[in-house]
Amino acid sequence: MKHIQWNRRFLAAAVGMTMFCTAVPVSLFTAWTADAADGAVLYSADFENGTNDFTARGTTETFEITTEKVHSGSYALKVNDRSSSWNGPQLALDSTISTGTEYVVTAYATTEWYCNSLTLSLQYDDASGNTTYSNVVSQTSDGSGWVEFNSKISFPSGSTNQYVYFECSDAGAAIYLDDFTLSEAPEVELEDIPALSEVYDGYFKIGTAIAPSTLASKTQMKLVQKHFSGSITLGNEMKPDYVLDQEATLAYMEQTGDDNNPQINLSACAEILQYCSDNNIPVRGHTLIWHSQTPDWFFKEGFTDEGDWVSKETMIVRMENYIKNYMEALETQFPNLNLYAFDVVNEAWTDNGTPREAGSSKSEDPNSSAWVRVFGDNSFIEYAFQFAREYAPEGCKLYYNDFNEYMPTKTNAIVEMATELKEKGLIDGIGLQSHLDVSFPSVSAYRTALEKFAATGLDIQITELDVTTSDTSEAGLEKQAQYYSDIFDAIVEYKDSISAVVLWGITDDGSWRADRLPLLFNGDYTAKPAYYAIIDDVPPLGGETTTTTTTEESTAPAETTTTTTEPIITAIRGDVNQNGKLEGADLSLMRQTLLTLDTTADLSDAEWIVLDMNQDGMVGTPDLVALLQFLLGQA
Ligand code: 9MR
Repeated sequence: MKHIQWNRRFLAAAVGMTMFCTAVPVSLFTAWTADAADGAVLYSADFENGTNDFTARGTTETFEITTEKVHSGSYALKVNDRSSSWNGPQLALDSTISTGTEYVVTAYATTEWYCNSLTLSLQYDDASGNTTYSNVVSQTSDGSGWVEFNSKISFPSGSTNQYVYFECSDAGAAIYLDDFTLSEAPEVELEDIPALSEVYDGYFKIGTAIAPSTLASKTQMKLVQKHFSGSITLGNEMKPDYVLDQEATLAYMEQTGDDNNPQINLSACAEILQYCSDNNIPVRGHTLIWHSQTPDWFFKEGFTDEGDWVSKETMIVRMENYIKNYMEALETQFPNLNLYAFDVVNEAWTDNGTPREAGSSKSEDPNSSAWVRVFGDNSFIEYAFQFAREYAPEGCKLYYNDFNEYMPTKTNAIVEMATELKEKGLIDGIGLQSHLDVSFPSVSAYRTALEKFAATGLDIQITELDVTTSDTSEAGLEKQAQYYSDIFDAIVEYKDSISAVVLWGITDDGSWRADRLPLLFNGDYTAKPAYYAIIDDVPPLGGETTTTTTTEESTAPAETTTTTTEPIITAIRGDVNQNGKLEGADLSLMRQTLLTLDTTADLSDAEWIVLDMNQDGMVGTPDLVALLQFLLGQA
């Protein structure tokens, strides 16, 4: 197969990223600055003149400025006499920050030799008034040096009483803090590189998973709009534990006497759904029925944790009401939302192709299932699809979704189940989560699974793609890029059966597996080798048959005319970034490419076509001039 094999070096060298980061000197004194611009420091504390605005979280802590351990200057803050691990210095932010905005906290902290970790955390009251704590990042600290914190934080809209604080795993250890700053996150200009959605236009939708905090980051949202606007999944907020509202369910029961009618609350997902609705971004619902992130009270008499488990018959009624209410709430509250897909059942089969063990969300075994406990087996799956078929909005396709989908016994169990559901007209597709690692599974095992799933005739979606690597060196990231490229080759092979490829996140630092860098973009929003690898070798669409191309419909100058049994090369002269049109970006990419090109000996046919703009059989400056002339003529 002939691919356009761009050397990543060319593209990487050709694009520059500009950080619009306003350099504001950190004041020697503590100061809240008013009307801070994008990227500006809002607050800084170097503890040279006192303990500043930090207060104690607990009741026993003592605060002093110390010379014992200092990161810079003469003093640092020492918080001693802590009596719980969560005790430590906190800073109230509520009068200074806005919700729905991203901030950056930087600080240096240390502790004592007998402590293991230091954690930066947030506290706030959510829109319903519930106090929420969230750990932003934990770092190992044995007190021998200063640990640097540099984290993006944000608070959900509607929240109040926001704090940022530091805690330490050992209650007895002192916490030392120095050089603390809080800034508005700078908006970063995106690299001028091809949009994934355009590269795969005509193949399948390219999407990602986001969280409410993603909305707060202007730069993340620019990445979403540019690369991933084909499909959005909410990483958590459409799961049963977020949408099932126990209080409203109990109130409804009290009011109506109906003790099997779970009530729905979409407040956690509302902001993202509204965004997708306003911006016409298709949404994958994730997920209706799952053993995990589903509260036990849903399965209990009287909808309380203390009740007995209900019967299968009762649970069928509850399941129907739950799905009906959920779909109705979505349709009523988001009438213009393009809810094009829903994971009706998630992760019901074990790797051995058997149902999960009977259990509960509170049991020791987090892999066990309350659905199996109540139904006795996996028969709940068919009921779920029946109800979803009945109540899902028109155009919403129904999927079964699972991980380790390439383990042969599991693949077979899913295929068998899906085939039966298909015969009954209940299912539209299979979701392959695809949480992969560079060393497992092999690309051929993944391809075999794709082949088996495609053979069912159902649609396939890659729903949660990420690829971890334990080797985070440059070489490790190159290996990861190669694996991504091979997996995408397999996915492209089955493109006729695949309607969407969804990454499980955008930048590595926001991933659920952040330490093993599984995504396509770095924390600073630059593209990783893995990104370049998957845009590198995208074969032309419709190239499987012997065809002759002509140049008639092209707005650009001469394309190739070729007859071949290989896929046709549809490269366009001068279209260096391969986005199907000639533009200024191609000019600068061509210039950079020519500057870094040592020899033309290794150029592929497609590269020749793209670079030899004036068709004189040579690649050089005259081609640059020809491209410039073409662009000027167009203007
Ligand atoms: O990405 C999700 C993470 O933030 C949650 O902590 C976790 C809790 O269950 O769920 C993650 O998403 C999972 C998805 O819903 C189903 N497939 C596996 C994903 C990763 O755990």
